[in-house]
Amino acid sequence: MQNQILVQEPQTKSPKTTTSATMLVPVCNSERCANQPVRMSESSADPPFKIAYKNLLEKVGDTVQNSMLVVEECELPLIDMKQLELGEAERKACKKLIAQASQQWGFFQVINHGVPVDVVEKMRSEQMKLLRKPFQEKKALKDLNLSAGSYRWGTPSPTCLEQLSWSEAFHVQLTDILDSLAQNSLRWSMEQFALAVCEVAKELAEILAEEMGGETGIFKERCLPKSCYLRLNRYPACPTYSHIMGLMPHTDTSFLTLLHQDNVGGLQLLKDGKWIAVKPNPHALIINIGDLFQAWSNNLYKSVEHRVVANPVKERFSAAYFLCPPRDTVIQSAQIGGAVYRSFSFGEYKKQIEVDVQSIGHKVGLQRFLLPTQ
Ligand SMILES: O=C(O)CCC(=O)C(=O)O
Repeated sequence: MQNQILVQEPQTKSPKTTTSATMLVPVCNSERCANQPVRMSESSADPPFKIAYKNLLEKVGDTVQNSMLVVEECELPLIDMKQLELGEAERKACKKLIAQASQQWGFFQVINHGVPVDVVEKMRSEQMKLLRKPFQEKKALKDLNLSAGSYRWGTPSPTCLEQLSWSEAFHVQLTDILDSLAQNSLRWSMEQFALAVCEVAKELAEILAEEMGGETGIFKERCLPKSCYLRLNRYPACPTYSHIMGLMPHTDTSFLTLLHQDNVGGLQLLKDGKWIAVKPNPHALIINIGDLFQAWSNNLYKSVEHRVVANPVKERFSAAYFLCPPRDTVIQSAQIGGAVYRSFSFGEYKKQIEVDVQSIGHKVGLQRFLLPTQ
């Protein structure tokens, strides 16, 4: 199967390429970047969701929406990465399982992934300390030196209950924290976590490339931590309104996403038209295919919609690592059976999402890049 990631965006663009791939303010993958000016009366860790969503919550009331109903809880396909270190037969079988899960589910979980437990625990404890700080302090980002816009909460202009996001996050460009020289415990923990998880991400991406018969080596060369993102999520408990979304349904703007979640649960994914709740496994990292891999593999691997439902009693934490290439990287779909998507640069893709979020309120994603069918 022929496919490529070209390094530089071509100088002459095809007539269909109308948007530029110049540098942008990064958008979060779930496209929630609220931060509307809201007056706060109390000092608390939680963003002022109730004030920001007041009108909508009053109008809609506490009703169960059909779209919120979950059909079943499941364990994601479980891959033991230890198998990759055994004999040829085990390695081969393990790679097949990874590719199969990526085609059928777009999601799987890995154990024995090599990210040290103490790295995960240290990062989680720093994440909790950070996100439990008072809301006003988080907004001010005083001691963190992250890029503007790294702290995000809620949904900008929701029009219905399904669009509410009861969560907050630090969406961190890794260039902001790399080489932190251990000045700050939080930054150091994020860096250690990101570097360790990046190795797993690249190994899995290379396996997926190999299994689809694509070019290998490119993820190791191109998807370096400095072009990737780390998002630290907090989902405050939402006792007043049941079935509120912690995070709206979305696909990820990445090649791969690696997620570490706590034991609370709430992550759901869409499979065969039904929402399925993912059973937490504290030893596992969850992997999901992002839009770039779906495009590059010409729809072989699936970038699947997922969401998080808020818990009425417990707050929840998760950390997501987004494996991304530099912005000028061009994604060209595999040609077998005819390319489904036109080529686009990662920068162009992100720009289009930003434009869509601003103009129509949500990400359209890969559909914008479909080639006309013959
Ligand atoms: O918290 C989770 O389980 C999912 C997070 C997620 O989808 C995201 O950060 O884009």
